[in-house]
Parts: sequence; structure tokens; C-alpha cells
Amino acid sequence: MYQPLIDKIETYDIIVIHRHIQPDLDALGSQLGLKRLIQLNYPNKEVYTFGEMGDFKWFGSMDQHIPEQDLKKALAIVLDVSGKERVSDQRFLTAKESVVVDHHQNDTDFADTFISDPTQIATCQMLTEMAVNHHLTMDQAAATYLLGGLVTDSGRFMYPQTTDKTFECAAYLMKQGADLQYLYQNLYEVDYTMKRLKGYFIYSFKTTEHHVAYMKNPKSLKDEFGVSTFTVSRGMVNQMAGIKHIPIWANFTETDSGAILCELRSKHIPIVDVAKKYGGGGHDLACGCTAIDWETTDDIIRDLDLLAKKGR
Ligand SMILES: [Mn+2]
Repeated sequence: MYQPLIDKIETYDIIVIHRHIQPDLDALGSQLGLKRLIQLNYPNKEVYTFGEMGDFKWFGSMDQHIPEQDLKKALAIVLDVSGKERVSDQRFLTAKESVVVDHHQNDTDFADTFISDPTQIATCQMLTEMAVNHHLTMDQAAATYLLGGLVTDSGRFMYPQTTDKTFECAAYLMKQGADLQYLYQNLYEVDYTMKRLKGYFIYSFKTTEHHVAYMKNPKSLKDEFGVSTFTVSRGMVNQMAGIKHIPIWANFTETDSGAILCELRSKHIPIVDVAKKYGGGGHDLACGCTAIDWETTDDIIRDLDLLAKKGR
């Protein structure tokens, strides 16, 4: 499966590596991990990485500059994304040829070579498999980058697509010296304010007769904790998720203009029609709308409670 990528790497002297916008650790880990693998195994190649780092500046850094004439001669490798629009930094379009390696269930609209495997939990898992199958030299840095993507895209080995291959890859990366503790310390250490806000949510949410959990957050809450409306609204709704006997949960947050953002979530019972009824939309189990006043949120809570009643 990976031979076409190996062939292209061997053919080109200049290689640029891209991944998606709003990067997660699979995007960055595959990008930085592949760069390191190429440097180790093909020391004569020039390799560049592009894109923004987002919240992960601790994880590594990007190259920003490449001479225009070099870019035109380069191979572009695009990781963890298949559609042109979601690629961070559009300079890959100037490169001579492109290869995409991705585990998402999407088609590509630009790649000359497309290496796709939606059965894999992470692009980092695919690159680890490539390194093993093709006997590539690896070091601690490369292994740590790749393990970063493997750990996060698998939800710390919790998501259903976690397989024996995931653990084999993790074991292999650990044998190469991957620094798991460094990853965990940076990934899972939380901000003091966020911890307090989460605690407030967990302690304060209410439930209806049929166990719909909800929170009503006045404007003053975001000021009290020094966070944004978005942090309270979207960021906190799932503090009410994953609780036994609570099928539906909703988070109502007043904005600066006085409108109320409604984030609605459900385990199994489709609730999107409630969101639509109040002018919103989204997915069956995760949707939202904007209410004009608190009375409307009471109507929404009543509608959700009715669904919870019918749903059991
Ligand atoms: Mn991924």
C-alpha cells in the first residue's frame, strides 16, 4: 500500500508536507513524524512542513519559507486530509506532484496519488505501519510524534476503531523510545479556570422529570470565570454527557446581546426536530438553536422532556 509513497519520496529531492487546518495531534504528528522519518532515512532530501500550529506549540514547529523555484520542483505530501479546501497553507498547489495519505472516509479532489485506508484509526498509525513494513529507521523524536497522533485519534485507545494493529503500532513506537509521559503531561494537564468551570457545571446542572439534564447560564457566568460565551456554551455542554440514566442534555447560554445559545445533545433519541422547531438544526444527536428569551428555553426543555419520556 505504501510503496507508491516510498517511490515518490525517493524520486524527489525537495519535499513539502502539509496537513489539515485546525490541526489535531494526528495531523501534526503525522506531518512532523514523516518529516523526521525522511530526514533519518533519506538525509539528502530537503523537507519542509507548512501550516499553523494552533494550540500545540509545545509539540513542535513548522518551516515557513521555501524559495518559489524550489517549490515548483517539489513533491507535496498531504496528510490526514483529502479535500483541497481543508489543507492548511495552499502552497502545495504549486508543487509538481502530490500524494495524499489519509484515514478519513473522503475522496480526494486533487491528489495525483491517493493512499487511503478508512479502517485505520489514525494517519499516524498508517505511517507507523509504513515504517515497519519498509524497515525505515526511526528515532525517539519520530516515534513520539507518531505516538501523539495514535493516542489522540484513538481517544487514548478507547474509540471503537482501536484494533490489535493500534496496539502493535503503539508497542513498536514505545520500543523506539517514544516519550509517552511527555505527551500525557502536555495533553492532559488542564487549565485552572477550566477545571473550576467544569466543576461548577458538574455540581450545578438540573434535571427534569424524565432525566433531561440542563444548565441555564446567565451572561454573568462567563465574566465570573473570565472565559468566552463559546467556552461556556459549546465547551461545557458535554460536562453533562455520559451519565447513567440521562438520555438528553442541554446547555443554555446567554450572549452579550441577550440571545440564548442552545446546545442540545442526546445519547440515542433523535432531537434535531426540537432544534429545527426553534429555528436551528444540526445532527440527530448533536444540534442547536438560538432562543430569544428564557421562556423559550423552558419550552425547549419541555419538548426534550417529552422525547425522553417517549424514548424509554
Ligand atoms: Mn486523523
